[in-house]
Amino acid sequence: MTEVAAKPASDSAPATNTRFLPHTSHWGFFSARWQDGELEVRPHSDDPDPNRIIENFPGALRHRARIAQPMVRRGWLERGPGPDVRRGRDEFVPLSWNAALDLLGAELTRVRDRHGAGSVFGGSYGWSSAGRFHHAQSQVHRFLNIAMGGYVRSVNTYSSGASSVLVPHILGDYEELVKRNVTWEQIAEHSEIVVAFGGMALKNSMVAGGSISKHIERGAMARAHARGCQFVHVSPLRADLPEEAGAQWISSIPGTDTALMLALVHTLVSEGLHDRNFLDRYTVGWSIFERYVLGETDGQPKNAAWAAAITGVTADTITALARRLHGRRALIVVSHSLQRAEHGEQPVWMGAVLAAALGQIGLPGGGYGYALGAIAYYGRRNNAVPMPTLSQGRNPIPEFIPVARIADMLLNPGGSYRYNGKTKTYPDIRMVYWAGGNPFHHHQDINRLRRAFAQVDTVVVHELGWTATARHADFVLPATMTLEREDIGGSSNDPLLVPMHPVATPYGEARDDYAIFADLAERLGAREAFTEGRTVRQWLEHLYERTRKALAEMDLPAPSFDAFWAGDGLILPQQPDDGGQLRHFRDNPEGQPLPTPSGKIEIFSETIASFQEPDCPGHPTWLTPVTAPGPSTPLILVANQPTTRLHSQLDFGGHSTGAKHRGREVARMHPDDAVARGIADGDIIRLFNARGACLAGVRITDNIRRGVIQLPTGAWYDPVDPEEEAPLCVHGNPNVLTRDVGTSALAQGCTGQLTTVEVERFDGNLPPIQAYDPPVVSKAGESEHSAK
Ligand SMILES: Nc1nc2c(c(=O)[nH]1)N[C@H]1C(S)=C(S)[C@@H](COP(=O)(O)OP(=O)(O)OC[C@H]3O[C@@H](n4cnc5c(=O)[nH]c(N)nc54)[C@H](O)[C@@H]3O)O[C@H]1N2
Ligand SMILES: Nc1nc2c(c(=O)[nH]1)N[C@H]1C(S)=C(S)[C@@H](COP(=O)(O)OP(=O)(O)OC[C@H]3O[C@@H](n4cnc5c(=O)[nH]c(N)nc54)[C@H](O)[C@@H]3O)O[C@H]1N2
Ligand SMILES: [Mo]
Repeated sequence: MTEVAAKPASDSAPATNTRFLPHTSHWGFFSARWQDGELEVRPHSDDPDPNRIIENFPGALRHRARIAQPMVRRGWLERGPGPDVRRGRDEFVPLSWNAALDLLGAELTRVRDRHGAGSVFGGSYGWSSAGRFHHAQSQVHRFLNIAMGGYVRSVNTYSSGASSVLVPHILGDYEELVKRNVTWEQIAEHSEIVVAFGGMALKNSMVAGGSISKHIERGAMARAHARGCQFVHVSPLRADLPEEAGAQWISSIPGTDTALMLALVHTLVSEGLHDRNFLDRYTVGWSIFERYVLGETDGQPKNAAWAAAITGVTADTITALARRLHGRRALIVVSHSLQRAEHGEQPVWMGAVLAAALGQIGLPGGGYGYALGAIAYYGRRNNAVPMPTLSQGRNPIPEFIPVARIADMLLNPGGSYRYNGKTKTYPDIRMVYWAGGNPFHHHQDINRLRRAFAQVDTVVVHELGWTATARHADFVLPATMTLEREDIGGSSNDPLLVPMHPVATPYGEARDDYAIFADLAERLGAREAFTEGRTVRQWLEHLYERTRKALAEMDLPAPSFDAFWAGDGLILPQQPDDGGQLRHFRDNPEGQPLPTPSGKIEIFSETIASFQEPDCPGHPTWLTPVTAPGPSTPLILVANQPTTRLHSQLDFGGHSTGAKHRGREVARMHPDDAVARGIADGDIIRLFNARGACLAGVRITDNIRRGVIQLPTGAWYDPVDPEEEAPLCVHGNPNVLTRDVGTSALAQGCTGQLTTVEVERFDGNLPPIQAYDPPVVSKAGESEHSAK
């Protein structure tokens, strides 16, 4: 047994630092110092526009919401594995690491031997933390592959569930489209008009998986604006585009962008302003689509007057915009948010068709910038050398689910569903294993998710804090934060590779996910295979070597690991800003066809049409919304990304809690909607619908469209009475309200962005926030079990 490999690397963290040490996060590169129990963070001096989310670290490091020791749910300890509605309502019993890992090792063995690896759901979706080695999702996948013989995985993401399935049918490679396309450099230099459906909010583009050394988006928009580029911003929230863009704000009804874009194309066609040469040469299916737009197939021309009634945007505004788009270097941007909704495939497809009708696809600063501005890794150059990357091993289990179908899977083992042209069957899951994600943050209809989690034999969660997911687990294993361990930070489109130094000692008995998995692998007879005999430091050197070798092969400075580790970060070479597959296709359509069935942009897709899904026909189509405002739920809720944190991460940190009102998350609503309900700025409100209810503070503002209320995601689920079926969340988690349905039978993506609600002033006694308090710990169990 190689004892060293199991020891947390963070043992090397000094109890106190006098020097600021480099570190990084999904929201930016920074440096940190821990002195006399106080953490100080400093943004990178070269970052023109640092993200204040780093300010969540100081208050979070030693917060009571951290998990101090391994815990097992009392009911599981007393009755063993099995379905249990007490999950999320039960007490916990603290165990020693040895006792907890012995018990879990035996349970993993039982599940593997009796039900097989295909009964373990190890998708473990989630952002976890920056760091190429300790990345929790990679660690858990590697562990399950090597020690358990695989797991049922999830495919696609909550981010782009609809677009990532649609795009290969109509435009080619999805990663190419988002990561090698129109850049901020091109916008600053070339674009003449940018229409951003869903905006390009700086709060969003200031985040990227892995690391960011420079936040460039604000500056790029300011430069483009100063050069005379016009920005048009279609969104229910004014804040979705920064002031620096000097944009025209068109506040449309959420969920109606497809109708608006159809009317823009209708105007172009009726005025002869569409680019016929481009459509002929580079696309297929225009003529079928054109008949639909003109109303020849269904009797309804998709003209501006038609769209005005659907979108809440005047017909004049629509026709004027279509005319402005013609003859200019025009860029159409569609945010991820538009497709995180029912029929989310349609606006993504329609955005591409609008850009094609303008003839702009493939031009510098023009065409289609899908998801640009949603995250900092879009609109940038890609690194020219490979990043240090941990191998996850091979998963022999073929079963998977589209990621957002988790509750369906747990509630309907053996049930069937449609996905990307196929009929599939849900596997029978006995164990759920999660490290680095928070489904009780990210999934829709949390009350339904609780019922789903009650179905399985055993739930295991590694967490750094007492999230609602940890509270719904049987085994809760405390993980270190990045600040408590060493790693290499970086992202494939940020040039700075960062030595991440441990700044503080681990909280309580917290251990690195790697150390936990190494010890568990030991109990499954797979320690050596999992660790390959390496310590953490040896792994970092091993992963770094790939990048160093590539640098050396390019005859570039290729510092040794020790030199890299002693420095402040290594600047990596980047690829040219060449527009990627769309530019290559435009320049040479025969020689470099798109990887679609026709080799062209598919305005009509034979493949998709052949699937015969009523909720995703063969060309972009306006489909009547399933969830529309009605008498009992007249307001549209926009449940978007939060400004003061990443998702639910470090919700207990100072920057996040500082933006709350009386401890609750803050909703925004229009003065007319507030007055009609007797609601004043600063009140506490109750948002509710048939699925659930939550409290929130409220800000009244005319920077939001009338009829829309916005409540960001990420406030930790805090049920006032967990014994109830659909308890009130007193903290403001909008996912108690959202609907758990797929975007369509094509992609089955997440639809969490939009739902409908009613709102009232909350005049009752205000329940306290308990989301960050550790759950009830049963002292009685402690002596009984830690003796094991
Ligand atoms: N209603 C609605 N819902 C949404 C969305 C929406 O627009 N509307 N957006 C969706 C989107 S786009 C996404 S990507 C998802 C995001 O959903 P998630 O990625 O699940 O959200 P996070 O809060 O980032 O969860 C990461 C968890 O990992 C933990 N963690 C961090 N570092 C470590 C580590 O080193 N080890 C371990 N073991 N744990 C660690 C954190 O404490 C945190 O609880 O949410 C989705 N949900
Ligand atoms: N600060 C911060 N930044 C983040 C994240 C975070 O949690 N915090 N998460 C990151 C992740 S994982 C992702 S995937 C991206 C997500 O990127 P997005 O999904 O694009 O981000 P959202 O903030 O959810 O939505 C952007 C805006 O779209 C608008 N919108 C919603 N519905 C509609 C509609 O139907 N039509 C129109 N025109 N507009 C609409 C809303 O006003 C909303 O503010 O953000 C990333 N950036
Ligand atoms: Mo996402």
